[in-house]
Amino acid sequence: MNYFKTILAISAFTLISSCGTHAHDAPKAEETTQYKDRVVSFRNENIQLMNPFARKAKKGQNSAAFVKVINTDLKTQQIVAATSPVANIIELHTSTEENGVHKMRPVEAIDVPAGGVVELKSGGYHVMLIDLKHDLIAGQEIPVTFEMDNGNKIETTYSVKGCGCGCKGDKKKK
Ligand SMILES: [Cu+2]
Repeated sequence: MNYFKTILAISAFTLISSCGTHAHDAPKAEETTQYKDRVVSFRNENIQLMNPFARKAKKGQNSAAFVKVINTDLKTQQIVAATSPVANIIELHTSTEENGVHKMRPVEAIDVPAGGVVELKSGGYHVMLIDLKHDLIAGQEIPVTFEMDNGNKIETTYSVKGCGCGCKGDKKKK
């Protein structure tokens, strides 16, 4: 089964890299597991997502979603928005540290460089899930959709994780 999925993903990748054009079908998520990494490819999209996860949190609180985004295209692509049914407000954020103080601010877009990678991670870019509609419990899977600058939407499931995401505050709260 895994083997079959791998073949599917490889052929999708070959198709994308050989023609380089964007078809307008809704992208379909296809998954492979390479070693311990969960890789999600999308038919007709030159984007792959690796190890998507969100942090556990209670209803009414905030959470953040993280993922490694791989651009297999020859030009920069941008994530211009994110959506998910689990939160009332969703923003793209970046984190900075100024004089030892952690700050987050919304950004208009996240660039994914041509042939490159951008990692949404603790202390960097992330999807901010604000005012959760229900608890996010470790082990759950939640849908998160990215809107790209070409107008396409790519949706996949994010695993909810508890501690151990390398997030600040994890150690204290444990
Ligand atoms: Cu944030």
